[in-house]
Amino acid sequence: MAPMPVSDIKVGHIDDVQELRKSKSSHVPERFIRDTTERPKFDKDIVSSTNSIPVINHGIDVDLLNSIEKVAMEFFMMPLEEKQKYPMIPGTVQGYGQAFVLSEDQKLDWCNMFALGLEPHYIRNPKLWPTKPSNFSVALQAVRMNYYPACPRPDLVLGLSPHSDGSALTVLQQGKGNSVGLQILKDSSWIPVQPIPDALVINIGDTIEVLTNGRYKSVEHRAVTHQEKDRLTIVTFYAPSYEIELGPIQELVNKNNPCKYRRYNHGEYSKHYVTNKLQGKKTLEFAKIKPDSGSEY
Ligand SMILES: O=C(O)CCC(=O)C(=O)O
Repeated sequence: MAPMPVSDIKVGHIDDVQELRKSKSSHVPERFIRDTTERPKFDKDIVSSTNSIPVINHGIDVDLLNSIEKVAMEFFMMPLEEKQKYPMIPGTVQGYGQAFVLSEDQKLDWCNMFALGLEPHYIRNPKLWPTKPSNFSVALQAVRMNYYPACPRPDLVLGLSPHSDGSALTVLQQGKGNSVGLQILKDSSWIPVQPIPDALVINIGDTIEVLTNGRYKSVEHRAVTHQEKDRLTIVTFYAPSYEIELGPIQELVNKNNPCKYRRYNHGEYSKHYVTNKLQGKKTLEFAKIKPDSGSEY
């Protein structure tokens, strides 16, 4: 899949959330305010196990993690004009801005993103590789960096809309001293994932759900914001190459567990993923076999 061309998708005005934060206004623009059903609740201190896996003994040098965090933070702290040299074109997911915004009336996340495609090589867009900070290309291996400035009304907004990842596995690094921001949906409740210093969080993505015929479910997650603290995350997605056709592993399909997903090309799935807004696990419908389609296991 070659880099996407410039699109004519109309997304309306998108405020840069860091600039809003700098203004110190207590007002949150209407486009960020969620419907009451979507708003986060902060009154419960829920602790539970989830299918998001914190990894402590990952063997990655902590100095390397620190340098990635440092350079990511330096990028977000640059003046807006500098960051806007690498704009994320609507309908694409690389560059600086907000991904997955596809219409003028869509609610916005309280988040700035900077994302780069790394592999396969042909998705790389050298025009989006920043020249500043000067050590960027050396230290950074991540695909997406998310910066959530403090928000005057965390109860009204979401840092990142609910979604599962289209990848097989996702590795999430959280900045030092981060507030709790990541939440996982479990049994219809949003469970906060407590950040553990120097740990990485591994999330199961849609590809693993399909390959295991639903035995391992992709994790639906979202991010919330904090009234005083900003938050930084660095996220790497591991996915099959675009040419791969995949479907459930035959050994995991039987009479008791009939085939739930069709075979499809991962490139098409990725395209479908990035051209739709984040809406829980809705994107996975692309792969699901409809109950009345009469498919055999
Ligand atoms: O920032 C977080 O905690 C979640 C990030 C995430 O889910 C993503 O970038 O897809």
